[in-house]
Parts: sequence; C-alpha cells; structure tokens
Amino acid sequence: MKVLIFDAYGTLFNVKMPIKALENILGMESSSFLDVWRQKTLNYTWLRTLMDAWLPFDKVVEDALNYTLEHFRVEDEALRMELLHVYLDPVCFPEVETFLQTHQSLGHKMAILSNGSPQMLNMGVVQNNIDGYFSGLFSSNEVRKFKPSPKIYQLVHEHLAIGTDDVIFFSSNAWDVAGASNFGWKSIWVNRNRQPFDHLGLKPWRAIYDLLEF
Ligand code: 2OP
Repeated sequence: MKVLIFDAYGTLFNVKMPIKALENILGMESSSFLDVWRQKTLNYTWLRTLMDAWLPFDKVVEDALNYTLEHFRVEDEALRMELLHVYLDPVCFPEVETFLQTHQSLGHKMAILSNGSPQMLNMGVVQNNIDGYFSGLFSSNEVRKFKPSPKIYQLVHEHLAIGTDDVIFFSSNAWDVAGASNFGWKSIWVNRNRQPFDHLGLKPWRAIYDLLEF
C-alpha cells in the first residue's frame, strides 16, 4: 500500500502570494517581507519546540508577523489582518487538485501532516475544495511539538495502520524533508524555489520541482 502524506504550507498552499497592499507600501521589499515572516515563523516553531513552550501555529504565525511588521516599520491593521489570511484561507498551488485527482483514482490513500492547527487545515482544504481527497489532517496540536520533532511524524502511524515503508512524504521545506527522512520515511522534496538542499547529513529520496513531476 502507498500512502502519500503532504506538508501543508509551501507544499499544497502558497504562502508567498503577492499582496498588493504590501507592495504599495514596501515596493520591491515586499518579497523580502514575506521571506522574513516565513523564516521567523519557522524559527519560532523550532525555538518553542526546544523550549517545550508550544503554542498553536496560528498564534506563532501571528507573533512572527508582528515581529516582521515591526522590523519593516509597517503599522497598518487592515494589512496585518489581510496578511494573516494568507494562512487562514490559503490558496493552493495550481497543480495540486489535478495531482490529488490522479492519485485518488490510482487508489492511493492521502493525508496532510502539518504544524497547522486543525481549524486552519480544515479551512484550507474546504476553501480549496480538496477536503474529499484526504483520509486525515494530522496536526501538531495533538503532540504539542512542531516539525521536525520525530513525535509529529509518528502521529501518522498512530492514526493510520501503516508501516514506515508505506509512506511517501512530500514537502517543499528542505528541513521538513530532512526531518521525515531522519524519521525513516521516503521523502520527496518539492523544490518549488530551486534552492540547494540543506546540509544536515540527510538526503531526499527524490527531488522534483512541482507535484506533477512525481
Ligand atoms: C507545515 O505545514 C510549516 O509548512 C509547514 O507544517
């Protein structure tokens, strides 16, 4: 049996969509703003896991956004709310639905494993009409640890009666691919941004540029 497990943000959902109101304020710097926000979000998840001070991911995303707004000296409540909606009602990458349709018709079981809270994940799949494809939306809320703690990858095996060899994990985040490989999964790096892979002594099973290449 093959079970396809997906990371959510950056892999299924695009969290680097251009935001007109941000471009109006920051111009060319708006792309760096989105990079700093994402990087801070991830840093906070790693720090909170190390400190054993977990908080729901939506709160971590908001804390990182508040830092980023301060860093770029932007004060605009309407824009802050609009930015939060990048994660609260995210937009899928264009190839996602076709990919999910194909693999559903091949009889593959599919699920999401994410730092996102259950409400965020549920909103994301419902808004994008892809909720019918998944056998589970597994969230860090259940283990109160963020990726790449092995505890979060283990969650899949607590919900689905499958072995580590049955899993193929897809993530656009190199560190998440390394975490899943470290856990013992076959991991596919969806290298959407054509980046070098992280030097953590772990390699992806395969690397592709978008899901349809699989
Ligand atoms: C996730 O969805 C953070 O993108 C990462 O778990």
